[in-house]
Amino acid sequence: AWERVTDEFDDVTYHRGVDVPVVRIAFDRPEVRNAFRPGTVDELYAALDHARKQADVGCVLLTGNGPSEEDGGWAFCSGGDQSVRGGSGYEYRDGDEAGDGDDPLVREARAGRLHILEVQRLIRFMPKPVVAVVPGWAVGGGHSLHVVCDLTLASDEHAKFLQTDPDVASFDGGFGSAYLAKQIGQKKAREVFFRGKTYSAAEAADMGMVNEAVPHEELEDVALEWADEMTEKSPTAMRMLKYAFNMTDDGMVGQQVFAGEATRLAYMTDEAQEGRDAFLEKREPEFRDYPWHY
Ligand code: 1HA
Repeated sequence: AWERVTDEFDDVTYHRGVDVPVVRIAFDRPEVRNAFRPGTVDELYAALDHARKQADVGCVLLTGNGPSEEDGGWAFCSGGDQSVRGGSGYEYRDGDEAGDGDDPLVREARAGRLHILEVQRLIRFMPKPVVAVVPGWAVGGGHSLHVVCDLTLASDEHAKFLQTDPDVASFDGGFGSAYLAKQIGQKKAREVFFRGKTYSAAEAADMGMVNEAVPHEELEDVALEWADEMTEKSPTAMRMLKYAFNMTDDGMVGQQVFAGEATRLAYMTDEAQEGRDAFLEKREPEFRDYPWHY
């Protein structure tokens, strides 16, 4: 029960639920365990940003297509594509369509870095829940993506969680590590990065970084059930709750995002209309008619 939103993408698929107001965004490079190259990140960002702006979409499922035709392996995402990592970062390559179409100046400005942290921030600040639906490997920058999602649902048989960042001389010093420590505690988070152990879905659930491990063949159905459940709730309450959960860890930016929503609500009051009307009518506002609520 999905319909394609667009055929424009090469490395990502983007669907919308037919019966449930949800979208499904999936890495589509199963032959490399859904590793992301610069073009993948651009497409992922575009899909997520589109989903963010849809007033009739209340939940985002982020997952990885599979299995690999080569060896049947499943993956959520294995992080940055190491084969396009050059001397100063990750590069668009000739024939990499997502990079080709861009204005050359834009392309140059974006070269050398994977803009995956921008994707993380988009997930973090998106006014609706994002669920990581993990059918297989979640590794490196792919692991960090599941960490930043609001919920994680994993395949009991195939999901595996692994941090290889320091093995390949990379480090996610933000949500991927520090926020992970808030989820599973300092000792465990340091073990994840410093020892690089592989954890099963059940272990990850015990540690508190996975909400539930379910049989592989039920993964997508359960994800859709979660989306159905969450999108039946009050959009305003869900948005305020997400930003409230974020706020203690997000400093002034967290406060700004939460306060932005408070302002939106305040603007809906008669009191706010009076402020606007008084200005437009070039008179003093009559705020004395409004109560000091307690
Ligand atoms: O952390 C960050 C960042 C942090 C801050 C700011 C920006 C960041 C940007 C990126 C990242 C990172 O993601 S760094 C971490 C990068 N990722 C990795 O180090 C994971 C590398 N892959 C693996 O360790 C393993 O492949 C695996 C545990 C995911 C799966 O192992 P498995 O099941 O034994 O399969 P394997 O045979 O290894 O892989 C299947 C194919 O997929 C192989 O290709 P083939 O030999 O068949 O030609 C393999 O090379 C390819 N592949 C897997 N992962 C990647 C990959 N190719 C390129 N890049 C990959 N990440």
